[in-house]
Amino acid sequence: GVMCGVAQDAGADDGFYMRRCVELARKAIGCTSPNPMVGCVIVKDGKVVGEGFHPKAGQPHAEVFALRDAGDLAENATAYVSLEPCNHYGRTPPCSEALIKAKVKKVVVGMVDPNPIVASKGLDRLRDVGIDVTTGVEEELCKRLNEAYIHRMLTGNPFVTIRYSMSVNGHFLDQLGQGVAESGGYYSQLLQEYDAVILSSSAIMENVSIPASQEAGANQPLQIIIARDSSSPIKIPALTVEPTDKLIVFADKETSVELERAQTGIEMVVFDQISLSAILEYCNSQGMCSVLFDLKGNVSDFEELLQDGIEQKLVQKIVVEVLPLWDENGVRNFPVALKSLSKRVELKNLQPKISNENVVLEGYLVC
Ligand code: AOF
Ligand code: ZN
Repeated sequence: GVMCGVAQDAGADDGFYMRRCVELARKAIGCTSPNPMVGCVIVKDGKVVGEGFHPKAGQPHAEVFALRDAGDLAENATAYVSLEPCNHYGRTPPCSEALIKAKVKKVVVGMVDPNPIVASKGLDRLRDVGIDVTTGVEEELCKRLNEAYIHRMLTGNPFVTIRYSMSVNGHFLDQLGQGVAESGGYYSQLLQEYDAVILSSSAIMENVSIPASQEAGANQPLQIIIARDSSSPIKIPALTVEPTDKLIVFADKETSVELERAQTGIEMVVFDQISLSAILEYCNSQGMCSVLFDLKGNVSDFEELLQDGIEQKLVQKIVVEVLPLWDENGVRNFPVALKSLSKRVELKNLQPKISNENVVLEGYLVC
């Protein structure tokens, strides 16, 4: 490749260690909200002497775990961190001070922390005491890792993704394609990334299954069911949710909701009027960084909500799975929300993937 014959310089491995930081950070995927995912590696004389990641809000930060792992070897070492070390007392003390106390020589950072109470203060503090500081290593990768956290920090709203499946002839498929829910498939991985997965009550009444965690130890997002605009009562069937899984029904005050069987772990939140902004306000207040609208079953009660949400630029990402089939029969129309927008919506940073036999496209809405 292009690196052949290039003399090795001091920073040549920076990308390599930063990618390792991101890999470590991902061990806590879906578990850190409202905090970001962060990984840290301590390197001395070309060897990794300590590694750590932030497991959960309230627990120590990545740097603290990595420094503990390195022990005395942290002295004169280089610390790689996927996010700028914090410089404030939050639930935990400042990482800048921990790095200074451990006498690291150099700190290499993936991206500046958009949190206004950090925002370069951590870098400034390290530079002030004479530590060599570099930023912006594998910056795109680090930003993608925490796209939801960054979005929430900058806008005050959780990051919103819409997911659906379609056939090659462009028909909306109201059930998940076969095979996609397999363990390790893109769908179960996608679920893990989100703090909540949102389904429509009509889908639930049609017995569209609620996604359950596919892998042991994987994050199970909170499940939210939207019940709105219905003159007849919405019956929520006895669901096969694990006792540990939390389920919330968001209902507008005009709609009556009947739980078919009393279940523990079900909560009701009543809104004057359900809109995407009202939903996001609630989710934000609960410390959620991201929500996934899962378009399965009859999604007609979602359509207006999502259409308004897209027009108001409250939706950030679309994930479409294209199944290798030509399907004319029995499919519903494409969700209206995604076809009756007043103007064209373009996707950027498109990422195609192959999962089993299906093609998955992820793209970001241009704001
Ligand atoms: C770091 N390393 O691993 C993480 C950081 O309440 P606290 O003490 O957990 O602080 C939360 C804030 O700290 C969070 O909003 C973000 O700005 C930063 N997260 N910083 O140096 C870490 N998770
Ligand atoms: Zn910290």
